[in-house]
Amino acid sequence: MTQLPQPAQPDHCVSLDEIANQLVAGLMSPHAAISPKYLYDVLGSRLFAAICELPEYYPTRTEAAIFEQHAAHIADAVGRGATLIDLGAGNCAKAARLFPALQPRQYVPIDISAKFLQEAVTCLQHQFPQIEMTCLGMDFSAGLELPASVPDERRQFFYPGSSIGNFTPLDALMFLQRIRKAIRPGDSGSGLLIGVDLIKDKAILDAAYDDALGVTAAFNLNLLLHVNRLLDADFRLSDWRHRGFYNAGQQRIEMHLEARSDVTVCWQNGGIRHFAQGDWIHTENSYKYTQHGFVDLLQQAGFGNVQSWCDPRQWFMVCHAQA
Ligand code: AVJ
Repeated sequence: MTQLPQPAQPDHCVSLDEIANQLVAGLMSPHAAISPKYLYDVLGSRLFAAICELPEYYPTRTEAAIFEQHAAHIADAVGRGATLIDLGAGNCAKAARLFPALQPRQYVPIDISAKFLQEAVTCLQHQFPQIEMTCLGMDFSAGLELPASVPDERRQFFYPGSSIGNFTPLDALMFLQRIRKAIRPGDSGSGLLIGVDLIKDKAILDAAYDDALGVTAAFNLNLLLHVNRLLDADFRLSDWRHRGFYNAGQQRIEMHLEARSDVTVCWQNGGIRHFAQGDWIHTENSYKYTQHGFVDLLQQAGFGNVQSWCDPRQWFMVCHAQA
C-alpha cells in the first residue's frame, strides 16, 4: 500500500512579511548579512545536492562512510522501529541510506525547501511503502512543535551533515536544548543522531568551500536570485563574487558575497543600499568542532549517554545521545 505524503502547515509558519523584515534588517545592518536558510530554494537545494558529490566536499561521503562502517552499532543505539525525525532532510538521501539498518516505523522529514522536499518524499514513499512518511515543509529553527500525527515516544531526531555548524556554538547549545525538550523525559527510546564536522587542516577546509568547479560559488550566488524573488530586489549576479574560507580564530568556515564594483541594490517599498567595491555580505558560517568540544556541548544541553563514531582520519564525527 502506498500512502502519499501529506504536505503540512504547522502553526508557527513564518509569514512572508516576517521573512521580508528579517532580510531587510540583515541587508541594512553595518555588516550586511543574509541568513543561510535562504540558500535553499529549489535550485539551491539542487546545487547543495551537487556540492555533496564534489571531490573537495568531504563531509557527506565521510559521514556516509561512518554510517556504513558502524551501521550495526548505530542501529543498536537508535533502536529499530523508531520515529525518525529528519531536520533539514533535503533530498532525504542520508536518511534513506539508513533505512535498511534502522528500519524506522515512521519517517518525518522536515525542510524549509518545501517543494523540493515534497518531490523527494513522493519518490521515496514508492521505494519504501512500509514506512509511514509525514512530510513537513517548515523552518525548524523557528520552532520544533510537531503535529499530533507524530507520536511522542521513540522519537529519534536525525541532524546529519554538520548542519548544526550553521549556528554559533551558543545558538547550537540552545537548539540542542530545544531538541531535548521535544523528547518525552525519561523516554530511553528517544534520542538524537547528529553529524558534526571536525577542525582540520585549513587547506582541506578552504577547498571544500571554494571548489574548482565553482558549484559552491553558484550555490552562494543563487541566494541573490532567491532574495530577488522574496524581496522584489534587483541584485545582479555579475556584480558579486563568492568567498569561502576557514577562519581559524573563530573555528568556522565563512561564506560571503563580495561586491566586484560599487553597487546599488533596490528592493520593495523603496528599500535601497549602496555597497562599495570590496564590501561583503556575510551569507553563512559553518562552525567546526573538536570531538571533546562537541560531546561537551551535547552534555551541556542535557543529553546523557553519548556515543560517538569517527572516520579513520578523524575528519568527521557522528554522535548518538539520549535525552
Ligand atoms: C548544509 C550547512 C552542512 O556548512 O557544509 C556547503 C552548507 N555551504 N557548502 C556546510 C554548505 C557551502 C553545509 N551545511
